[in-house]
Amino acid sequence: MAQPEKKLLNTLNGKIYEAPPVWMMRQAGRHLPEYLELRARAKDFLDFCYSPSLATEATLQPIRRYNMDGAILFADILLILDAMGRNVRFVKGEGPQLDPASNAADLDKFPLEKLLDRMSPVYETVSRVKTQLPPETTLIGFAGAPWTVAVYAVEGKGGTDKSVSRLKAYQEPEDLDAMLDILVETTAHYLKAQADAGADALMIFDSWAEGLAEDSMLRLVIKPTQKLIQRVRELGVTQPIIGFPRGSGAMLAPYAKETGVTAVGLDTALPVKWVNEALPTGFPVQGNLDPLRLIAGGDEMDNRIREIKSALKDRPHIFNLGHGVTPQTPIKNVERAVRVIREI
Ligand code: 1CP
Repeated sequence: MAQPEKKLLNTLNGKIYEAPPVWMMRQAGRHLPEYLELRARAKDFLDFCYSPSLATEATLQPIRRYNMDGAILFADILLILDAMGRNVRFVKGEGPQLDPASNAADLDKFPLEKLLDRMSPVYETVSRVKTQLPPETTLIGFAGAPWTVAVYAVEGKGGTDKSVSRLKAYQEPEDLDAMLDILVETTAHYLKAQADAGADALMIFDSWAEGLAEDSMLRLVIKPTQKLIQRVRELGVTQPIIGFPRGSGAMLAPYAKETGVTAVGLDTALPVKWVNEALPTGFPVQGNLDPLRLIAGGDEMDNRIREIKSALKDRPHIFNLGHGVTPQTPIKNVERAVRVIREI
């Protein structure tokens, strides 16, 4: 019997559907009661990510509930820094904290094989999820982009204005570039391991691309991502890659053209009509409903979904949010959104 088609994967490969495939960033996590119940079983968040049975279950929960077209591996972009010895902690209510890296040598304490081996529970999760997913669901592996991970490494925490790392880029350019190079090489192998374990597609989160000057965007976001993708391809990975430089604004256009990504994620602030003018015909995009629309719900949510679908109907489009699902999101609004996204 023929396998049912993977719509999300086909969209990444250029196919256009009348009703776009859908998944949502942070679709697993705190808005789901079944996640909170599961989460209570692990000592801390890192243990949770490193437990293939818990992480597999968390990956599958939103698929069971919403039948999304895409499943995203349950893990975190900071695992790689923990493997590098930066002692990542998730403090309740405060977000992640880690031992800041003062120079590139701080990210280069262990041989590559050892780092990759430390993250092996993640590849185990990928292969377990793969065997349990419906055949029409696309499995997405991911990593943080070199710049975003470097920001966490330098600042020692998230949610900052990145001024320490942006200043370091100007004042100690060689050391910052060396950090980015280390992250490019490690991340390339990490993504390759996820691809080998069965990921159908890969995504690179550049969550701190926002607010960079044009020259910094080229140097810190576009160039390292280009190197990363080149390296991933050299390692033999053929899966499509979605790049998400959140907050890149107009620099999304050179990002899409120069990095080698297969598709780009659109953040909430990007005007969808501008996207059509700025990106080449046929270039796949993913996005970009405001996650807060899912809290408010109602006809306004439905109308905005229809507007986004309509504006992007002539190019391959994966419906998603412009940022992650928030913990306050009512499940019934996610169900309703998925129904509207799938209506023809
Ligand atoms: O249970 C909990 O309270 C932990 C909350 C949580 C979750 C559910 C964190 C901590 N990470 C995750 C999972 C996660 N993180 C996934 C897989 C689940 C899914 O998407 O369904 C993914 C893809 C990520 C990626 C991630 N982690 C990003 C990139 C996306 C984005 O939000 O921009 C970033 C920046 C992180 C760091 C991180 N991890 C967790 C938090 C709260 C944060 C952000 C904190 C900050 O502001 O710096």
